[in-house]
Amino acid sequence: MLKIILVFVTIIVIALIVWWFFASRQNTSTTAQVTADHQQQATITVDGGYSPSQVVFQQGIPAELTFTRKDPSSCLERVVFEKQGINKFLPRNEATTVKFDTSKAGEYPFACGMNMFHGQVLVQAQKANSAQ
Ligand SMILES: [Cu+2]
Repeated sequence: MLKIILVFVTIIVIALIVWWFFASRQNTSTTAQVTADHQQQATITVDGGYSPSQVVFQQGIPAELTFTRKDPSSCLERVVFEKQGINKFLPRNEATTVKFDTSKAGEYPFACGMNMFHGQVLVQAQKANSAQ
């Protein structure tokens, strides 16, 4: 009887681990909408990670990235963009907006203060510019 319970518990634990890796850690991507006044804005919710974990901006259009931290842990209280030298404190349950330089296309990774959780901003070259 004990063996059956043990096998059952083991299966549940394995299922939970698999779910944690594949379901909860799924990368999500959002393409920011360009507003009529030629601005881009995207919001990232910080709660056990970054959601969405990828934001796509168009090159050359002023962009703002808003972080709202719901996670109570100190782990996620800072967001760091190493390439741009951005290191911001995110007050809990408050929107914190970061101006994002989109003058150069490329991938801009960001992470929590301890470099444990990761996300990235993708600045896409405008189609008009990439055409020869
Ligand atoms: Cu951390």
